[in-house]
Amino acid sequence: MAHDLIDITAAVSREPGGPFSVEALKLEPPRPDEVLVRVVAAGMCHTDLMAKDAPHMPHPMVLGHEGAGVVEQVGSAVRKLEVGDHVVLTFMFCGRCASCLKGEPSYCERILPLCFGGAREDGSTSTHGVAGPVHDHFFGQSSFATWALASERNAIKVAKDAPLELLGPLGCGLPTGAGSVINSLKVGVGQSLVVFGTGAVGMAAVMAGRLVGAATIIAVDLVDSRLALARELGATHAIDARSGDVVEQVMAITGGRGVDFSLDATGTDKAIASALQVLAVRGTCGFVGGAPPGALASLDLGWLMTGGRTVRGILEGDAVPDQFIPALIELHRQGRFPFDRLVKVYDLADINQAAHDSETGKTIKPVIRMPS
Ligand code: CXF
Ligand code: ZN
Repeated sequence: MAHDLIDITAAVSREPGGPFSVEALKLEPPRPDEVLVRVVAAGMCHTDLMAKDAPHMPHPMVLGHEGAGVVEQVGSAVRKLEVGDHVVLTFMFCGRCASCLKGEPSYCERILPLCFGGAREDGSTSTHGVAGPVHDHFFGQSSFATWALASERNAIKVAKDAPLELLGPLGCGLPTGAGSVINSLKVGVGQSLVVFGTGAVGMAAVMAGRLVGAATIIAVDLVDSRLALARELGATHAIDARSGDVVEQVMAITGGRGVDFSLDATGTDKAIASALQVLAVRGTCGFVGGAPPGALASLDLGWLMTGGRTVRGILEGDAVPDQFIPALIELHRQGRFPFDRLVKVYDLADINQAAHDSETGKTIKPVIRMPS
């Protein structure tokens, strides 16, 4: 079997809190239900940085869960894809549980072990370093690498004329934001939306608000340059969260009524409290920003009930990836979903700089380009 091993270069997260280490590793060929993808580039999402630093995550591990590349080998049982297909790699789901069978793969009953377990569902891994095995299959891909193994399910075929180097973020962050507005909240023509946090997820939500014809799109953030970009991408109003009371400002913009929809893409207590308070009667608040395990929010239940308000959590924008990712690519081609405005490309050798620029807010969406 040794002669089948593929030489790869990958960014390895060796220990919690440590940097990414770019290393030469060996990768086994695909199993029958897998494809081998030559990764062209992979987006970096905050979940990668959380996983890099979390003591409870398996280490060492190859992270990366917004891969884009070309199928180079297919396992014997693969039917959806062929060698040469261009693919975006998305989150991993089992395909067998009640949620998956209902067409709601982002609520797959096994999504957490499949995305964060550092191995396949059966516990096996396929990546080898000089010092021993390295965890892989992060989100069913581990795409901070020149080559990655993905399942037929989470490798999404995309148009060959689309700019493959930029497409990785369509695997997670962009559908999370856009899908929250389009699929989950179902924001409609003339309605009002406030988005807390204008990172990649929040900016995608703002762009989607414009796409669906929301009349009032309010972006809230702490960074001036992001608020300016949010305005260019569709926000009708921008609120600097450092200047005065955000809830009062949203109420003033909406004539005292509040908004039809709010979306928290920050995960911070303050933004979450505001996202609830700004809701109009019959309004809905969506949470995509994540929260530490066990985090609680307080809610005035009388206010919730008498206003017929809704609060809901959203994962991956309720996307059915095989449909939603190509749809966003077509909208991008038409100039109606200009996510390239968020992206800065870094070489794999500069992945630690990319992580730093993401954490300081300098770069909204780093994309890591693999050496060829
Ligand atoms: C999510 C994806 C699905 C499980 C929980 C976390 N984050 C993506 O970056
Ligand atoms: Zn992500």
